[in-house]
Amino acid sequence: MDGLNELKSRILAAIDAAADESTLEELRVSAIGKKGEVSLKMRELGKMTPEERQVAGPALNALKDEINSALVAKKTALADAALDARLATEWLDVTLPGRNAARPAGSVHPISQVTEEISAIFADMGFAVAEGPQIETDWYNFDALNIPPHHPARQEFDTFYMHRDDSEDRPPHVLRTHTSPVQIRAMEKTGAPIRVIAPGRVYRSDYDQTHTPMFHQIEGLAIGKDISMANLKWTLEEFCRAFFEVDDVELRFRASHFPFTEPSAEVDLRCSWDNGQLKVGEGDDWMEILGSGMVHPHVLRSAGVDPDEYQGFAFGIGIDRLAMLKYGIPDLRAFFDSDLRWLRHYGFGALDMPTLHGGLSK
Ligand code: 2NM
Repeated sequence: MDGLNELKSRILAAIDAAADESTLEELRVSAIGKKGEVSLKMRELGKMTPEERQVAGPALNALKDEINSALVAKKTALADAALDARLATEWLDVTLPGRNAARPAGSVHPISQVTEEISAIFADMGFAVAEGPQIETDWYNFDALNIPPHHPARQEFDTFYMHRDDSEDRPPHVLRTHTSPVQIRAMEKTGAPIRVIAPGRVYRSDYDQTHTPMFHQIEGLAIGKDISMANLKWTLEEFCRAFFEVDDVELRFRASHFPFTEPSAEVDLRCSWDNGQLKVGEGDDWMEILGSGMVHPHVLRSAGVDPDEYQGFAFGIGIDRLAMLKYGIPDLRAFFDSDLRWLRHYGFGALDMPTLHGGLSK
């Protein structure tokens, strides 16, 4: 066929020179579209002799394929070049400081910080963290913990009772007065043996220099076949060593009474006060830091654990006072005032994470 080579090199050169996609589309239509140059030549095949057609047919088909491939290749090349151009102009320096570099960073509340520190220490000793509702039934908050109906802790005076319609045939719910109900729920759920701590908010109707109606507790529970008070003492000593970052801690157990433990002990820590600053492990003072004991058989049975098979210890620590002691914070009530100046002063950086041995990984 005459002029096929000329046609081919002209079209391929035009494709190669195309500067954008719309030019490519125009070239496609004018070359291999319905009325394109190659298509018109294909129509001429009908007028040829079979011998001519045998040569021209495949040549035209090959040309059409070649043009198609050239179009696709050029289209890809144009798209790549466009992307390269965008990447060259639209790049972002992700290392630049934010536009509002002066935006003030928040801080971690001392109670959150100390809760994390304590949880990390007990986690290191194999205690899981358990959580539960802050509005509890009086079964979980009182009965299951061997607190009888007329115990002083149940009085309106100490406990926040939720509203209840007269039509509701049940005792009123309460704001939990300790996190022990979480321990009961944990024992019901996983049974014995078990090792959990339950940190969280608790509520008692009390307000003065050293009491707020909402405060924070962390309770621990370890139940097994032969867990004893010796295990309790070591666990608490180890906790104090890690929390106060002092090797020589000395604890003193004083006989006490709680409805949910028997025997019960209050635990004092040897310390001294030097210009209002606490020193742990030395001196002649003793500071009460927590309550503890061996879980009462009634409590185990209430939680579905057989007291003839299992026994163990429990303890309760006030988080707020420990935070005040460790970080020298003078007034409990300021904890809950949400005063930004106070939070900035006593708060912690988000990355001051507790370490497993207590303290900060600064
Ligand atoms: C304390 C003192 C002594 C305690 C008891 C329990 C439970 F649920 F296992 F029975 N949890 N925590 C407990 C024991 C709490 O706080 C001063």
